Amino acid sequence: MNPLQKTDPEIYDIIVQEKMRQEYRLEMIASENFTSSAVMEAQGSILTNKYAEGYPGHRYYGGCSNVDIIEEIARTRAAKIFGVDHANVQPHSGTQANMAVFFSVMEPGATYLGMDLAHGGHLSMGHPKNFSGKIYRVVPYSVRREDHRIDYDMVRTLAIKHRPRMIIAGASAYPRIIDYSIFGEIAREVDAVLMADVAHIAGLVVTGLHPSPAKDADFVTTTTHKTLRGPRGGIVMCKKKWASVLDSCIFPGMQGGPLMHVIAGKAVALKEAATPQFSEYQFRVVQNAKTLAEELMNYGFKIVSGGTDNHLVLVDLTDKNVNGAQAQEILEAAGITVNKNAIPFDPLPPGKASGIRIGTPAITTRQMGIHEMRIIASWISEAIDNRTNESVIRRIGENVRELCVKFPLYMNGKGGV
Ligand code: DSN
Repeated sequence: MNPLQKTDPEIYDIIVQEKMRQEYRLEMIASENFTSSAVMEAQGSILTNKYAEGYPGHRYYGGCSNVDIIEEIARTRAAKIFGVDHANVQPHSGTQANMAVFFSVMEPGATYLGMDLAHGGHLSMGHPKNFSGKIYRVVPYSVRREDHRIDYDMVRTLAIKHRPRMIIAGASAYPRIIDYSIFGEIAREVDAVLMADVAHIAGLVVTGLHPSPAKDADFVTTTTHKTLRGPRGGIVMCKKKWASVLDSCIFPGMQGGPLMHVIAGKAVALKEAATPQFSEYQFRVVQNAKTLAEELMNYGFKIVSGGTDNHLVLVDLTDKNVNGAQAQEILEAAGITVNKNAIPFDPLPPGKASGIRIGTPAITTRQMGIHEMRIIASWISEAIDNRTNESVIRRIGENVRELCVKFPLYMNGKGGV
């Protein structure tokens, strides 16, 4: 019996259940992934026991010689692969990375431009109940009705009209390339700071499959657990002139002790992200998403923007007589995990939504490829079309399980957590 099983069998059993869920279902939430055993080993290590408030060489506690080296390695690797001057690897999450930029640049009440949440923007880009919507004034920009691409003319017009202190280029449900050079031009025209949130596409950015914002943006924020395939957490990066104010906004501004075990996991993931295997993996993530989009269109689904350039597909269900929440539930019953998602100009409230967001990073980590995407698209279509037929849904669930067995994740005959 292992220590967790002995000390807390209740939590142990639930973790085992979750392991089975991840193993035998198709994880297609666009922001999720399966990090490597090496990352998990670092993250589950004795480093969790160390306090290290401050930064390498300037800590408030003794005994930091080892963690200093780890953090230095992590921030050097981050700066190198993202091509930026300075990286801070301490943010506990992507939202905290974003918050650090807001605090570095803006006084309360200041105005900024961010992508409309209903058009693919993120909570931390102006949701009224989030700090970004409560403390600051957001002016949202959106996508064009005709092609669902970011309306850069609208961004420029709003920037000239409102003279924002900051412009955010970034999204959590946008399937197309983001043109940072246009954002950079607009920001310079109105003397605004440009922040690029690359959380979703970080893996594509560091492998050159998506243009990098490093040249145009003053700040670049990311999470480490999405396409980047690292531990759950954030990184915030910037041009040299912002480095010291940014660091002080993270600590002591908004966080205490850094999570050194997570920072070690970030360091490992950043090393993995610099390998040719990682580039090849990102290529397959995009190839799989494109195949999935094409196949779903062949089955008669409308796809927002008519396809994808990245790791996600946004499906418009308005002509399928089913909303996003219902589709999420049907697919869950069939063993396919996705999330309901608003589509641009959505007539439904976000709790129901007219779309689903489907991502390929996690199933590509399992080595699934084009052949499997075709099969999965057929199951998604069949499940939605036969949503009231329990035996069809059950049979798809069994097929999903058989497919997952062919692409083992953790099991390989091992039990435990
Ligand atoms: N919750 C994440 C997503 O799913 O996009 C963003 O933080």
